Amino acid sequence: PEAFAALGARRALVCGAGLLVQTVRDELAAAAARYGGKVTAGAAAAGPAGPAGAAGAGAPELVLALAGAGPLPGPAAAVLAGHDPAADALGDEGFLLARRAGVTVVLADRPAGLLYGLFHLVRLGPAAFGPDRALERHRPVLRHRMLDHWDNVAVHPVMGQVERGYAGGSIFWRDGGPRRDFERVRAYGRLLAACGVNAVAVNNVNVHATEARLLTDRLGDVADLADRLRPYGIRVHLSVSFAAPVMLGGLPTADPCDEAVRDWWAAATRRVYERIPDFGGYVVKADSEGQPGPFRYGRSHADGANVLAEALAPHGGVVHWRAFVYNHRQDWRDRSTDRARAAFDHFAPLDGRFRDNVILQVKHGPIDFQPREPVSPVIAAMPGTRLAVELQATQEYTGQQRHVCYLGPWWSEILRFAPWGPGGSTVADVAAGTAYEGRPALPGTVGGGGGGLVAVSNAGDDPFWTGHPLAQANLYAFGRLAWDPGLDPLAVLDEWIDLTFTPSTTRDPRLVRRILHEVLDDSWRTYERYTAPLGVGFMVRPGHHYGPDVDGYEYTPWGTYHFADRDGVGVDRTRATGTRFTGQYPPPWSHTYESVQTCPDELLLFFHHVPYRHVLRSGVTVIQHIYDSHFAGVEQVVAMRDRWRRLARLIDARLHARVSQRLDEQLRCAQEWRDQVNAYFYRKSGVPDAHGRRIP
Ligand code: GCW
Repeated sequence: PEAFAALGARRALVCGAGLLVQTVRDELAAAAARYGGKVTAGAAAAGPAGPAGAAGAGAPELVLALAGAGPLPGPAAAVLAGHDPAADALGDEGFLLARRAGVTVVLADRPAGLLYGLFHLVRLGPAAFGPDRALERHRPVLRHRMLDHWDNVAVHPVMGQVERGYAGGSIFWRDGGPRRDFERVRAYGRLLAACGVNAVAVNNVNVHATEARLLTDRLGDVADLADRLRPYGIRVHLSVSFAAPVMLGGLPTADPCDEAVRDWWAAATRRVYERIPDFGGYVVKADSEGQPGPFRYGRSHADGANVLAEALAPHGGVVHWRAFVYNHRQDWRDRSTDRARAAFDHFAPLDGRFRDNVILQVKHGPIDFQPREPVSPVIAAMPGTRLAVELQATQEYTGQQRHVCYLGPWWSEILRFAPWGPGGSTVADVAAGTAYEGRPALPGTVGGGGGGLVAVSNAGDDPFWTGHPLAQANLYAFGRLAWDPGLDPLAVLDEWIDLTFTPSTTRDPRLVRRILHEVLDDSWRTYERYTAPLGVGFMVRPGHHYGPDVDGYEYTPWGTYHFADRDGVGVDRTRATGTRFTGQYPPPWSHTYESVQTCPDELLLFFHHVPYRHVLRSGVTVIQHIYDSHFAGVEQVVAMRDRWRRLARLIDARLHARVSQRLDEQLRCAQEWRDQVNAYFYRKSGVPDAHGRRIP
């Protein structure tokens, strides 16, 4: 609430009608009740004789108005006059902001724009009411900004209520049914809108028997969630099983080319929209890790995705079809199978064959959300397909919300990566749908709007929402980077700190901010230092994926990831001698990654198998880098913990204690990583640490 103090103290006028405008009005009214301001309904709500023309002592200091909502007070009308809607469309979610003659004005064409304008004012705080501000135009760069919940309705015997969930139970489901804490659902919607998220998939992409029924006889539970999230501009999506026509419809087949199957999807989808008119669409994990899919019927993933897209199209829905398809029953003796290649091999040949409302959802890296991977080559390979990039806010491979790991810098690096070479279009441009602008249209190229950004949610019913209180920063950063991938992740962190640790919750906001930056800014790199080295990935305990196990996945059906022996380590993915994965990249990266001379150090072992004494571009050998980074990583965690201690008594005691406990665990675990990784490579290589440090 403190974040609303500046707004709440003003006389505000809200002009316009509609559900989201009402949300804005309610938000302001709640803040005004607390901080002494006053909210008036504008012309459209109050009728033609409304207070729009009012001036003088009671005149509004803040105006939020929908364009066309009726007569506006002078300063707002002047702002509107300076806006040419034809040349400068605000779209569904954009807004204008200005401050004239002591009045702060937010104008939007559509209600959602007003809501995002409100949260922008919250971020600005008192600065929104300072000196005059020239007209600013704000619009999200990405249209689809979505969170996927891997929440199960029924508790799964192995994965529990939330698959890879580290924040308690689910906000939506409990023990086989809806959780029905709708206040919490609404609060979650509010939180997400404040971050900029506008879509949520409410169940796990692994769709088990109970969850499959959300599409049919349990649809009411989904509608209940949609009702609570709608006031905050959030559309609900559903993960569905590709086998639904068989599982739920009693058909003998789910073959996408079968007439009865198409009819079934069309009818089921029609019923969804009767119940939830603004339903977002489906999310599908097909032919992946045991989920059913079109391969079973000898059909392609384009056939599979298109049958669902066709059912959704008349209602304006989209299907998020995941590109995470690989063989998880590998024979380690077969060196030609490379999990990194799989998504490209399956999907690149299908470019141009997906319907316009299919969004192909691609994990950012070619493997699986490791703390370091190259950008997936699929992202540059499908100009004729709407692509979404998928990130993982839930920290499956980055410390499971027991470790501090601020992912903003990692995501920003991914979004700014230029797949066709420095200076060219970026990953963010692909997600925005602008990467191919200015090039001659390719046959089948989708027009306008990319697939956006998706993250697997890290939120749950934990009192701090995210288990580790500092993991909230990841949720916030995801929303902000999806709104504008060009934002500086450390500036985004500043926003989160200022909104979270307000003057009412701490005596010394400046010290709090400094220490939080010291703890969080470099925490992703710290995590990388003490875990798997130089981009090689995995080395986690099989199954739950927490803590080190260097050989845990080696020579298993899930894949082999580092191939360490007495001579060297790394995966040869070159065209010359390896799996030829480097050939999936366009130049210059296909060349950059192919050569040990030019491959970036942090990805060396992802692309190359090298001797331990291979000298990195940094000048040290691979083996010495392994030792150095692991010792340094642990020291940095020690420093983190010391810094955090300085915040005792400066912030909420429960929050402080929760983070302190987790830092103790992070340190224990980092030491374990260091000792296991160092000992492993010392024994394999026989090369001692140049600095003679203790390796157990
Ligand atoms: O990272 C892996 C996880 C699985 C997950 C899968 C996926 C939901 O270990 O738990 O399944 O990815 O993305 O589908």
